[in-house]
Amino acid sequence: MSNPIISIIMGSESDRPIMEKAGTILNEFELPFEIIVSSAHRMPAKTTEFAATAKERGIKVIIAGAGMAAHLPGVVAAQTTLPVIGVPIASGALHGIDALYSIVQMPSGVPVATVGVDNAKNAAFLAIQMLALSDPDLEAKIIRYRQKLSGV
Ligand code: RP5
Repeated sequence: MSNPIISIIMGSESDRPIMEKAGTILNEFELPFEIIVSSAHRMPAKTTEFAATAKERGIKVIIAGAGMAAHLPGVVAAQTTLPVIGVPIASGALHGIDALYSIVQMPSGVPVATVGVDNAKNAAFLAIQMLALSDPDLEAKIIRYRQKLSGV
């Protein structure tokens, strides 16, 4: 596959089964992506390096999944102007409520677009729609996909 234009980053290997669902959708749309595990608190230097260099590496959108305190999407968003889509993961005693609140409640100025708990597929669809703003062929694929969803 060609150089990745979407990054899927997650806080732990334990997030991978959920976050791979985003990859499945991106594969269906034949979009090149990368998958990275980098915890904001266990690997802060790696996370900073990732966020600070993503744009120059050709990445257009970042999908960031994390559970519990779930600061990864916000930490990434703070260090890039690329759009960041956060996926709250249902892990730990609060089953994703904690991650949802952490990700959706970013203070004004540094946004993270937030999808539903464990809904990595919607993060991929949103990323695809962002890319389709400047890619009519991709937009046509989305329209065909939605027609299939509705049985047309
Ligand atoms: C977060 O803590 C990760 O995103 C994960 O969802 C959660 C638990 O991580 P592990 O203890 O399973 O590595 O940082």
